[in-house]
Amino acid sequence: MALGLDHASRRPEGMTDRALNLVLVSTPVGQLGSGRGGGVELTLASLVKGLVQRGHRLHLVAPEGSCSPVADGRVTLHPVPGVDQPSWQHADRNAPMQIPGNAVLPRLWDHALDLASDVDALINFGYDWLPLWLTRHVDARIFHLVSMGSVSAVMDQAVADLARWDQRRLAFHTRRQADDFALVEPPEVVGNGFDLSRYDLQLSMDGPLGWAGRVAPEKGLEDAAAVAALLGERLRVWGLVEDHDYAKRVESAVPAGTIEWCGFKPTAELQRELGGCRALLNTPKWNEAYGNVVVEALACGVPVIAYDRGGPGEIIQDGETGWLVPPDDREALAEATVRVAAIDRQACRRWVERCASQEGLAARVEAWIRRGLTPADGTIS
Ligand code: HBI
Repeated sequence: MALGLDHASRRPEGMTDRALNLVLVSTPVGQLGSGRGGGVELTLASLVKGLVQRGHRLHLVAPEGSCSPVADGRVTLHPVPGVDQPSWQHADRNAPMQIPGNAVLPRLWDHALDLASDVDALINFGYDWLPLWLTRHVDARIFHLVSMGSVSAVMDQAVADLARWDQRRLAFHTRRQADDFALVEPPEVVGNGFDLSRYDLQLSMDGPLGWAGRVAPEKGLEDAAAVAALLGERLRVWGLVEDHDYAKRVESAVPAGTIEWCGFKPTAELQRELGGCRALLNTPKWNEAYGNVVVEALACGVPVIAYDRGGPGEIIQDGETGWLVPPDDREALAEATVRVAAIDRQACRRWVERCASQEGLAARVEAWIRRGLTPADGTIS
């Protein structure tokens, strides 16, 4: 009796258990390993490792200069030259889609489509119009793990068009992220996943307050700084300072010495330092699709005090792995921070092991792809 098996372990009728051949197409906004791809780089690295562990064979198509997350014979890296795609995050939401001269994006798809006849499916990690549009015009089976909430009208339309054509080709990190888009049926939500062997549980409860993420307006650092100042505490800040003027404005709004800038650290150092925090404050001003730094903190046993907004608001279990407060309510954030000792740090780690491991993400993504490869009418292909 297959009792209690999660859905990933039950294959759709008629599907074999044979390993899949897959093409994974990376984001065109920067080489893998450069940090310019933001959370997508972490997701892609986890998924490559997780899918290889499940026996699948991968082709990774990525901008030239990318480094493959694993040196394994079952992953073939295909570097593609060309100019980075301008980021939707920095575009006006009504901006048109742009294709720079000598652009890497169309070349990534030239290469991916050349490989298509040798594989079962292609998975796109770029948040771009071109791959979404071409999906319904080619025989290749292209799937999209959408990496952000709504940031562009052109992208909203492209996602809605594909959802109407075959929504099984789309997956999202959280339900709240998916709710930004016009879909025709309940969304496929795969969460995210991390190599938990890289994160060590720390139980100290008297450390400083922490904040982590790209230092940019949509991340709301000013609120966390204000709460630290209100409590007369220091705030350790990790992350790439993407907007220097913004960073200066935040720092000058609180007493000198409130913010300790710790910079962008590789995972091994980040988790060691972050793990020593008493709490992570998470203050998103936009509909964060998932919230990688939230899970990285939980993986180290650090409870998270966050606005009940976007992915973090869905990930954090209020009262079990942290506290959720009304968005933009600094007083509530401060009041919850004072209560953080009530959270069991072991419960934070347990949640991540249960819901955000690399193995779990790979199993959920494999199940999504296999379901999408099954003909809609349920016949056996
Ligand atoms: N913009 N055009 C474009 N394409 C992407 O793939 C993209 C982006 N902006 C941000 C981004 N990807 C990632 O950093 C986020 O999805 C996490």
